[in-house]
Amino acid sequence: MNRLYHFPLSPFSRKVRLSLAEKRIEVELVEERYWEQDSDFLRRNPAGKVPVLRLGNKLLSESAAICEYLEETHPNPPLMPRDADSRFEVRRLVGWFDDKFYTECTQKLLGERVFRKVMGTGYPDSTNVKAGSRAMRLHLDYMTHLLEHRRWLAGNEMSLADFAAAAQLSCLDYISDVDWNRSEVLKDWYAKIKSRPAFRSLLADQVPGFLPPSHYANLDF
Ligand SMILES: N[C@@H](CCC(=O)N[C@@H](CS)C(=O)NCC(=O)O)C(=O)O
Repeated sequence: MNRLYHFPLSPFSRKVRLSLAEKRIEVELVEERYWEQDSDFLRRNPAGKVPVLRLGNKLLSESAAICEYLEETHPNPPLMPRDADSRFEVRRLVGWFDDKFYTECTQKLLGERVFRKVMGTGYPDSTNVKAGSRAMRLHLDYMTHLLEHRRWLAGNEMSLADFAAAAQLSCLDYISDVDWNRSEVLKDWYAKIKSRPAFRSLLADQVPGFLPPSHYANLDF
């Protein structure tokens, strides 16, 4: 049986879950408390990070590499465009959300508000929370700018760039940290992606001690 070692509010795990579901690859989800750095887990991924995918007899880590591998081995439905320029734009934006958005927003907001408590590392640092909220506004405006010129984030077809972005935003939406009133096009884009069958399992996630707001799993907001 294929297995994904993940954590429900890990955006990188969510990105891989979306790709797997879109490509109809069945996996068993195994929750991994990665901060405990269990020795079996470190054997599976010496980097000590989730997600880790066991696919047949292979162990795969690094979410961007996993998604590209799935794309090559299961090309339908495609999540990468065909021409080099469009592929470049998808990869640029996947990098943007995995790196810049994660560091500036997700780590600062989710890290302080949820993971400090889950990992038992003290109280939220309000300086980080404020910086995360400030950065969120800039990122939402950048996404709005892209979506005013394209149907999806990287072009006119849905791609891994949309999954990378939705994976981050959905984690922050779980803690009500996305101001959907800031942009109608962004809200429409998220409603579109959230209503895909691939998104269902993300909307059913629960982290004990943190209840999502009612709009989190509501497909019409
Ligand atoms: N570049 C990695 C990042 C994965 C990552 O940072 N995962 C977080 C959870 S969201 C983690 O496992 N952190 C543990 C650590 O950094 O030690 C990927 O894309 O898979």
